[in-house]
Amino acid sequence: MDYYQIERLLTPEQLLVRDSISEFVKSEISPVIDQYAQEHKEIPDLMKKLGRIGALGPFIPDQYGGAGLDQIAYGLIMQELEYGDSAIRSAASVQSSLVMYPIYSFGSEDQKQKFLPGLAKGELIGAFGLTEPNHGSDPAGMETKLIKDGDGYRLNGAKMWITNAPICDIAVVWARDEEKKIRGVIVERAFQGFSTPETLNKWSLRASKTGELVFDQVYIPKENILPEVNSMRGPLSCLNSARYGISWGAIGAAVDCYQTALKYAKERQQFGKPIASFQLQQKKMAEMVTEITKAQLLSLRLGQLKNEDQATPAQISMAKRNNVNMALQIAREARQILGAMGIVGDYPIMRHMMNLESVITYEGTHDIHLLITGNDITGISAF
Ligand code: TGC
Ligand code: FAD
Repeated sequence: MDYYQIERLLTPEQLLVRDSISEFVKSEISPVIDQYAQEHKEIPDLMKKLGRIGALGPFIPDQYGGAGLDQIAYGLIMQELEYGDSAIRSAASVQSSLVMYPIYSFGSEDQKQKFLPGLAKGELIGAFGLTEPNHGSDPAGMETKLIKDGDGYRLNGAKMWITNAPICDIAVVWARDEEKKIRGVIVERAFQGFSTPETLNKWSLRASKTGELVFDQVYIPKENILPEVNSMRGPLSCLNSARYGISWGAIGAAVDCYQTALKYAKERQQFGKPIASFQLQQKKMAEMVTEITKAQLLSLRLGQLKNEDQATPAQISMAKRNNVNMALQIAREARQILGAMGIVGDYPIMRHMMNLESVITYEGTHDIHLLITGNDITGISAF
């Protein structure tokens, strides 16, 4: 789906990365994803497979196991993975932007050496704990506490709605210390008092595990505190990276819905004609192409700004909000084009639609991102 020849703006390396991830998705994900989503199961060895194709921490330098790619290549990876399913992109974006990024940006050299190579290979699975039962959109109100204990600390509290919590080996967790500062903590699976109950009965992201991170007097050695961060800037800058990736990912889901609807509309006959010949259906599909093209341009420009270290958090909010909403609206329209066929798993649309209901909520809700834009243009916070 390249209505404006955007491909011509990509480098040979970016095209190679995009095409190799697309090949992986078409051979390893698309043929099986419906079954795993229906059964509410993860694709076996997904993280190791993502590690092998270089989808974990692609922007992390190769000395720590990353691929050392630029931000547009990272975006294209997210786009192709979410063409397969949002759960697959979620797995890669949490690991890359929310676990590897903070360890790389705020960690000690020992922490980088210890965790990044295993995370890049998918041999270690990471989770990111910011949201709490009483604090979702307002993470600064967090209640999880980090109290000094001898040479180390004790961690108490709980995080909720955490991607990959039940299967994580480590979790980057944000907590408030005795000086009320926000600290990043690397919690390891083996630490006593750490548990990760699964959140069951989801209708969305069914091929991804979600759960809680519960800390009951967990002892944290001082080596597991991220030394270079002590404010909300830490977790929020991880979100900048993940939200940027999601702006690309949503395009992948939208393209899959659009292409499925277009093919179906050309084949399905009613009143003796293909339904693609009816103006009402053409309007739906013409608007889809227009919106996808606008979203592609938004993310590409944002990627250029990110490569120059010029992208602002508010610009990232605009792209995440616009593109996820675009994809969700396209999924809803595409499902209607398929009529009753739109509700079954033989086609990917309903699955994308249900996934996107989470994507429009996590990493900052649709409304919160609007308020971020409002704040940026007026200078007045409406939170
Ligand atoms: P505010 O007072 O505005 O700012 C506090 C401090 O943080 C700085 N800051 C940022 N820094 C970097 N990047 C950003 N995007 C930043 N936004 C703010 C700010 O400059 C300030 O710094 P300082 O040094 O002056 O203290 O913050 P606030 O408490 O009023 O909150 C503002 C708000 C609402 C924008 C923010 O809290 C927010 O974004 N809320 C949404 C929460 C959210 O997105 N949670 C996501 C959880 S993770 C997740 O969903 C993973 S899903 C994974 C998957 O499966 O893909
Ligand atoms: P709330 O903050 O309670 O918001 C409820 C409604 O109120 C929303 O519509 C919101 O827009 C609105 N609202 C809130 N405040 C305002 C305001 N000031 N003005 C106007 N409207 C407002 N979190 C993590 O930390 N790590 C993860 O890995 C993670 N993975 C997730 C995976 C899934 C599948 C899901 C669904 C969520 C995940 N989250 C994760 C949590 C996610 O980030 C939060 O759900 C999200 O930030 C919103 O918080 P909340 O659900 O508590 O909603």
